[in-house]
Amino acid sequence: MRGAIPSFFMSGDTGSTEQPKIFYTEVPQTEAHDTLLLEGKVKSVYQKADEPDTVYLHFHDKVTAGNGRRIDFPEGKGKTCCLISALLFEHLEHKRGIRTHYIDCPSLDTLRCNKLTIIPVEVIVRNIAAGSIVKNTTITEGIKLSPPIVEYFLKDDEKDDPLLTDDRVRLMGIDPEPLKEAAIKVNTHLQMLFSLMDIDLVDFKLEFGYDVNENLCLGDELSPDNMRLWKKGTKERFDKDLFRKDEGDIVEAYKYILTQLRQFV
Ligand code: AIR
Ligand code: ASP
Repeated sequence: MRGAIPSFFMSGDTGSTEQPKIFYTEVPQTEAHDTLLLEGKVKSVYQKADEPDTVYLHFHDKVTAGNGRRIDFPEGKGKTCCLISALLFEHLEHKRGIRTHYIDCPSLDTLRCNKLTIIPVEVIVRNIAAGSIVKNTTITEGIKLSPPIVEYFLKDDEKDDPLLTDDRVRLMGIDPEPLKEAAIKVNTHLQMLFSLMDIDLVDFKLEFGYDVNENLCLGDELSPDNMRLWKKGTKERFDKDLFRKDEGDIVEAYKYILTQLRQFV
């Protein structure tokens, strides 16, 4: 059952800064991590034999860039991304009524999620120009994109995730409209939330899939690995570009985002 939390405790109890300000269920890792379904670049997806419709997303202390060409193993990164994702999914699902794959957070580095058939399209929303749109067009970094734009990229590392057109998405047998509609909704809610933290949500990547009942759900993770976050009105980064550009400690930056989020979700 979506959102069911059979037993829980408030994380703040231990006083540790790594604890989430959310409820989470205790699931012994050895029990949860039965079969490895997928090994991603920074996450692994596991399944338990007796839970065919559920997956466990395990976040590693690992960061990659350039499609895995650069790699590092920063301590605490997995837990930080996991907890930020948990807080954002909880916010979107329970407070904003957006259907996501998130069920709960059984341990600090693991999300329990509904199993999805993933749509092989990465959906990008941009509020401010940065990254590939600056690299590949005449658009200047920092320009406000209002209304926000939505782009689609093929989810295929071997092909280096090329930019798609709406027509190409349709020819792939995928209707881009529901993806766009859902992505814009997510953008509205996340933008409002980050704005409370004095952060500009520059852009982000979403992945969608269908659950066993054929519902379109938001999947994957929601963390500074997949979004650009700038201190409001500046270009001070709190996201993976720090690693991509070798400009600073991503774990420090991600922990700052986590601490801020705890105050507002
Ligand atoms: N993204 C895209 N592919 C992988 C990731 N993580 C995210 C980036 C950025 C947004 O999508 O982190 O927030 C747009 O990326 P780009 O490179 O197209 O500018
Ligand atoms: N997601 C890709 C990687 O992890 C590209 C990037 O984020 O820079 O290598």
